[in-house]
Amino acid sequence: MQLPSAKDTIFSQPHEAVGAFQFDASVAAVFPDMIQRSVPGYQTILTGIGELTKRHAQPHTRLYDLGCSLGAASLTMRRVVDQTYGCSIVAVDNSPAMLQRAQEYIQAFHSEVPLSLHCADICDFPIDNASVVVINFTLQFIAPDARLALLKRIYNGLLPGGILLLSEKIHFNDAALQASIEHLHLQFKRANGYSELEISQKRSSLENVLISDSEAQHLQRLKAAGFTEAGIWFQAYNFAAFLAIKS
Ligand code: GEK
Repeated sequence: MQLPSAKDTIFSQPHEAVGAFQFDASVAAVFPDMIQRSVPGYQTILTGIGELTKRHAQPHTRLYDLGCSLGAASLTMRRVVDQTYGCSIVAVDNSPAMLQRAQEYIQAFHSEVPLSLHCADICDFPIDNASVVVINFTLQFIAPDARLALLKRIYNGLLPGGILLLSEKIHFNDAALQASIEHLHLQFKRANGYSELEISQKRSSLENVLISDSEAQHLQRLKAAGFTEAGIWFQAYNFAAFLAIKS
């Protein structure tokens, strides 16, 4: 689901002091353009979320989108589930600016499948009767020591056969590998029109806000949360999408 958007120029002018990145109204206004031009494979991941939801959604259950931003994954899931299935979509974000825009997008696309938006911290939002839980590029913004508890709550809220779809920016422990793959990501951003100034100011702004894990850390944490089956279903450079199944 590609959402219409204004162009992201947030870091195009020099900022005297680059503050910590915030999901405020200025980001919400350009977010579809920003994520599309910054995250390689974003659209493919949304398509995969649709396909995997079609395959794993169970009748009369909830499909969660945790850290929904403007609702791209929610809208994708809503489009693929048959309304006769009796599923409902629960989208959660703690940014009022994001949710305000999400509401506009959700109203613009008609569907009989119920979709509710919640302004809340995903770390303490109740998860229950779930067959699909999506966290698309949001765990990386949660305090590292709170991540396992969140995954455990997701595991407990999933029904047997339910799935977690987790997408994240990842890092590599080997320095040479990390440098080369990071280079590919920077080239992707340059090819999408971001200047050196925009790239470096955004990087400073995300420092200590977006804290990535390695593939091994993710797989270990998923296992510790209870998932016995987990693996990467898609990867583009340093952006990976994991599928974990509750058996
Ligand atoms: C997409 N999933 O387009 N509780 C709730 N929301 C949070 C929290 C929290 N503790 N921390 C951050 N957020 C989307 C993209 S963006 C990813 C997700 C990115 C929210 C935050 O407000 C923002 O909307 C979202 O997580 C992360 O598929 O910007 O790289």
